[in-house]
Amino acid sequence: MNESLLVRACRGEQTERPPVWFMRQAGRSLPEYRKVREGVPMLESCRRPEMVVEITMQPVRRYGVDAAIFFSDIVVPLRAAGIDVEIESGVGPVVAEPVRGRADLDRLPPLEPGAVSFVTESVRGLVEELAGTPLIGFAGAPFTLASYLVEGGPSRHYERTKALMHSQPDVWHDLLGRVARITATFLRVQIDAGASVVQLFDSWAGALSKAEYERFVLPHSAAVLAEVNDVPRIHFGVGTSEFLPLMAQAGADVVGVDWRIPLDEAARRVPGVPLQGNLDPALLLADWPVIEAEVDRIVTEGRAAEGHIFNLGHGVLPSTDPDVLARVVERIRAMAG
Ligand code: 1CP
Repeated sequence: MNESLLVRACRGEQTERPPVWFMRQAGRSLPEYRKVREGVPMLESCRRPEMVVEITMQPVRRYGVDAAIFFSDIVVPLRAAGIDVEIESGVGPVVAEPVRGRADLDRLPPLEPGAVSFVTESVRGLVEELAGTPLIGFAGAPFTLASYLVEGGPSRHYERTKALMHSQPDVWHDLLGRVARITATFLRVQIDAGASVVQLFDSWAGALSKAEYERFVLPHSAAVLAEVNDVPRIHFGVGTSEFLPLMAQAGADVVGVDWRIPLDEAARRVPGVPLQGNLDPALLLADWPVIEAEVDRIVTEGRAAEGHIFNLGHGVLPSTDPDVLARVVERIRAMAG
């Protein structure tokens, strides 16, 4: 298992071709997913090991990707810790009582590993079913999770989050410290059950300045990553090109890159660090010759990095044609030489 293409690339090896998987490869772009999920609320589906195994396996079977990503959501550990959060269809996570001040912090107790025993069961089942294909465990990074807790749901400008971090920094650091402990526990449970690699999603960190990231976020993401240093750690954000070195410095073995800069430029910004990325998910809706040229360009530019994992620059969009993803995988697998 340690010799999988994915783990070798995470260690910085130049592999014969890049391993390939896609963020959000399971889920709404797949008809077989929509069928299985019919009538079952999102967070309920995450609590049913049989369903989690089936949904996680769907893209592995369909595409022959080099890794599976555990089917769950970043708010699952918050809910398991007792926070009133739901995933509303067509909206995303919605928090009933947002965190706005010190008095709200008591609603964020630690996560007891026993409260996510369904995760242990799902991961164990998956590792068996995957028969050697590595499983990526994941969690939301403290900032991205805190943005939902403070705003109460998806946000465009993160204005309450930024106001809180600047106006009440002690409350902010207390909040992020609590979320970081929940996140670390959630990742630990996945690793102990057999996940080979973990990815920390800081999807919305790109809303911050470099200075804000360094002061208000980095120490908490670093605390999470330090607790899971027994497996390769991928650290991903969108719009974070200006502070890739800080994301590496937080303790990542691999840094995820969105589509805004080419991988050779990213490699110059974080020398010696393996990279993951970075096809623009929107381009999967373009004509095939466009996509093919992009795939080839990314693989070529990825050779500038010390290890490259092919992925998108963010998650698969729901309107993506699964056959196009299959062709991308086919093209990369054909590069094995
Ligand atoms: O009913 C449904 O199908 C709801 C849609 C859905 C799905 C399929 C949500 C709601 N979450 C998920 C699963 C999920 N979430 C996965 C597993 C799928 C896979 O990769 O194979 C993963 C990795 C996540 C992680 C996640 N959730 C992130 C980080 C990754 C990213 O895309 O940036 C974030 C930010 C979320 C929050 C979330 N959950 C769901 C939605 C629609 C959102 C985003 C809302 C927003 O825009 O703020």
